[in-house]
Amino acid sequence: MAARVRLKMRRGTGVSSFAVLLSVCAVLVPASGMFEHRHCDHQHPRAHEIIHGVHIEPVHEVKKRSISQPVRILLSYDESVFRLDDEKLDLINNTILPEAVHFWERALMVRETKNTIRLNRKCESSQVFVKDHHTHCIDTCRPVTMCGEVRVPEDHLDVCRTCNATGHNCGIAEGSKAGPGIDGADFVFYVSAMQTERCHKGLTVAYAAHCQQEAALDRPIAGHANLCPGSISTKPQELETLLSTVKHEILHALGFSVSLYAFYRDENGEPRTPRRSDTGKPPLNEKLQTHQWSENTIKTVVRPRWQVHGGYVERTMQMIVTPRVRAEVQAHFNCPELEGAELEDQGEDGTALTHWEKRVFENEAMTGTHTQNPVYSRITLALMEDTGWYSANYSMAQELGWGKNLGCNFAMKSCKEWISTKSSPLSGKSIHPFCNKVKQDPLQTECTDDRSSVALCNLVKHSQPLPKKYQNFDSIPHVRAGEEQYYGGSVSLADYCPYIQEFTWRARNIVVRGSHCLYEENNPHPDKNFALEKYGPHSRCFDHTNDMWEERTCKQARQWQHWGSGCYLYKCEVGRLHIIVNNYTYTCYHAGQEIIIRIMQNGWLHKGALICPPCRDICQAEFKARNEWCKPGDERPLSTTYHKDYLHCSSADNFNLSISMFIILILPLVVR
Ligand SMILES: *[C@@H]1O[C@H](CO)[C@@H](O)[C@H](O)[C@H]1NC(C)=O
Ligand SMILES: *[C@@H]1O[C@H](CO)[C@@H](O)[C@H](O)[C@H]1NC(C)=O
Ligand SMILES: *[C@@H]1O[C@H](CO)[C@@H](O)[C@H](O)[C@H]1NC(C)=O
Ligand SMILES: *[C@@H]1O[C@H](CO)[C@@H](O)[C@H](O)[C@H]1NC(C)=O
Ligand SMILES: CC(=O)N[C@H]1CO[C@H](CO)[C@@H](O)[C@@H]1O
Repeated sequence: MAARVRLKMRRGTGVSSFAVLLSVCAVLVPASGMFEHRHCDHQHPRAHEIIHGVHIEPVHEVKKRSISQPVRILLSYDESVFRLDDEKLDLINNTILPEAVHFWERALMVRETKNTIRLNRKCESSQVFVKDHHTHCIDTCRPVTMCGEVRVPEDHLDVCRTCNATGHNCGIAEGSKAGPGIDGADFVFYVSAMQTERCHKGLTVAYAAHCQQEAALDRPIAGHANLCPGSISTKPQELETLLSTVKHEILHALGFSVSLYAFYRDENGEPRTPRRSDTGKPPLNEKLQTHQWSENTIKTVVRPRWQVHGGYVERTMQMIVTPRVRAEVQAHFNCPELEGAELEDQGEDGTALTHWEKRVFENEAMTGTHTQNPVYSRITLALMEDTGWYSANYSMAQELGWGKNLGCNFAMKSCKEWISTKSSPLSGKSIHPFCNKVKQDPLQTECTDDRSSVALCNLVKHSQPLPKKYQNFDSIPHVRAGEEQYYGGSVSLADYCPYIQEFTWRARNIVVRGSHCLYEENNPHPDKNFALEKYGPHSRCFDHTNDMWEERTCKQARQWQHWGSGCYLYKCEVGRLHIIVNNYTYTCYHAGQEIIIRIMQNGWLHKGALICPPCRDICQAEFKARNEWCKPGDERPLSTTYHKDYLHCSSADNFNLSISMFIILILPLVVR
């Protein structure tokens, strides 16, 4: 899966004919280049690569067990993991993997595995015989059994069983011994850290898949994950992303995979997809090289009138329609007609069909690309329940804000139709959660809905007209009529529907900092902190007014070409929100209140303004926990004074000031 989105940018240097009087500001400017995305690349294992029918316990015993054992995942490291440098090894072994595994161990339960797991050996041919519940290879077993890129240790393997080519003389191959096997676990996860070809492709961070399924209910019992050493970052602000990526990959191995849909079972443990009488397995899909699921698991849904720029097209989509998933998406969007949860239709075979549709589920962690704030929602847990192998602990589900209660118009229609309907003169409503502000010079940032990050509308101009079905605008503010078809969100998997997104500042292709408020690493350099921002665990994003921020000394003034929002400390006290800028506290009395900031810092007077959000947006939860609440909005009491600094300049300064009092225009955005 993916890493954080980036904006390409570079250092611009503002110099002009008046430069003698002005200090040169170097500012990091995101260019109007593309947001970058890395798609999750879950190349589903092909049918012949998977070993089915690993016998652990008889089916009648397994079936009657309740699904109440928190899933126990055993991690088994390949030696490549120990070749990682110390810092990365420590991060992977002591933080990322234990946390990711622990998350699923609390979130999912299985039927307890009471017997020892001994994995099957791989056969030379894809044809096998099953005798007395055991799989037999023809003539010989392969000397080495792989699970993905990892060699399964001999200790975990069963004996080699063989028959001859006509299915006679079946038995244990001479000299073959069973290993001690795996006790007290329900799933074994082989972890490697090899810089493979797939790592280079699309800058993949990690990938995973299952490799063996047990015989009774086809539950996956072994899988592998490869973490790409070159893409592992130990930077604190990238940990959350890495952790979410590893959790995402584990889930592909546990059940969310094209290779497993056909094996899903209902609540009675019966196959959702009918089995062939000869093989006992679902039919094969030659094209996907995997087993074909039935319409009661994934259904093809046709939307004949899908509105796009200048008309309609027909769209066909694949939806998970199993009962719990269907109930969860209907409840989430508040749309009782919704057929199911739409699957991604774009990306290569590692992305399509094996993730939730990005347009519909934006920051759900099981979408095909990471953009921001990934959450594992009830919908994903419901899917895991509908596999028939797990029950879910819904108290582990994270809140998915995207699309919540937006109804069938949101869940069943194009974003074009949503945007057009909402913004029509008759309606005049906000087109939220989509946006239509083209990223341009000067760069005006916004805040994400949850105010955890400074963000931008990811609407950009593409070099080619977008395919008709992704043309989402009839008109766009400040875009010449006729050019709309070049404009779309930067996230292709979201069907180019534009939305507000966090980003990273980059200089010469190196990430300088992110825009997420909660990470101290994102603090701007003190010399460049024109809007006196403060990033850290107690910060949130607040909007600036429409005026740009300005810095002054007696001799110089400079204005910055990017503004709009910033991260600031806050506190919730005595029923009000207080914003803290450079140790000065500003109390918000009502939503929309403009707070003028004038603060001397490092010899510069910083001037700007912040807008108070509604108290409940930021303080509600915190107050509730303390049995307090937000006081109703009120005009600020006449007695309140906010801190204000002034410049004290001599007359000589003033003379010079009159010359230098102009705006440095920082270089226009660099287009690439
Ligand atoms: C990996 O983690 C395990 C369990 O926490 C610990 O016992 C082991 O020493 C760690 N190995 C390394 C190389 O850090
Ligand atoms: C369910 O999740 C909660 C935390 O959200 C946790 O405290 C609890 O132990 C979990 N239950 C099980 C059975 O793991
Ligand atoms: C398999 O074994 C049976 C019984 O020993 C024998 O009749 C048959 O010819 C063997 N088949 C092959 C292909 O060796
Ligand atoms: C804020 O106050 C603290 C403690 O009084 C001080 O250490 C810090 O430098 C101050 N910060 C600013 C930006 O003035
Ligand atoms: C503070 C400062 O730089 N003052 C200068 C303003 O400009 C006059 C001449 O134009 C200089 O003499 C001052 O030194």
